[in-house]
Amino acid sequence: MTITITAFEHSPDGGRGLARDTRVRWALEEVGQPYKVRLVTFKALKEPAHRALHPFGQIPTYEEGNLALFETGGIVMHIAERHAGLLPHHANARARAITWMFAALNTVEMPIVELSTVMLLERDKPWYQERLPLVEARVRDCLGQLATRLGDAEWLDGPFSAGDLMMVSVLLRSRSSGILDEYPNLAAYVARGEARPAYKRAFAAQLAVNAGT
Ligand SMILES: N[C@@H](CCC(=O)N[C@@H](CS)C(=O)NCC(=O)O)C(=O)O
Repeated sequence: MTITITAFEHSPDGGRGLARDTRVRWALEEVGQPYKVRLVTFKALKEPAHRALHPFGQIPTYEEGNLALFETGGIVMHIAERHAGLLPHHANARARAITWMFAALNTVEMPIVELSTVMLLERDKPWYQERLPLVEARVRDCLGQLATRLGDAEWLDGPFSAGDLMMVSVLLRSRSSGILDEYPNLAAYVARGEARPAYKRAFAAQLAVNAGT
């Protein structure tokens, strides 16, 4: 069955791989599933046809036969459950990998997104200078604890899993702040994710859209 995802026609990051279609592309590449991409403009995101797929008017979405999904957590979980390669078979290890997916989205991505919001949208606000260090401290607090847990391990819990895919994707969004590099083991963990052939294919595919090649 054909899989179709949506992505920005022009991503605000210009193809740095930070738009959230990249993590879905990566998951599909890891499990070897071909997919098509429907590009959408910012205007089209908010129109009824797209909102029928995504109630919040965002990318990415995922269509497969009569199934339509939104939210990268739900999409990557679906891919990982349907195809081998992203979740361990053993029930407890599988539950832990899923837990890491939730931790990435619900614990780690939240302060990182807050920091990007402050840096992008609040720079001209009177509270910016006071607020920025507070939000940066929240990111450091979170990344510091994650770095301690990861230690010298290659991945978060045994072999690479959907939990790592999501965590690396989320951490990538903190790199431009410089904070990721304050934690060398996390920076190396992210680099290991980026070195995976499936990630490289996903990155190249989204870059081709944004570079117009
Ligand atoms: N929690 C959602 C977030 C989706 C999201 O924020 N998508 C961004 C692109 S990375 C978007 O569509 N932004 C445009 C907008 O919100 O208008 C997920 O993980 O899928």
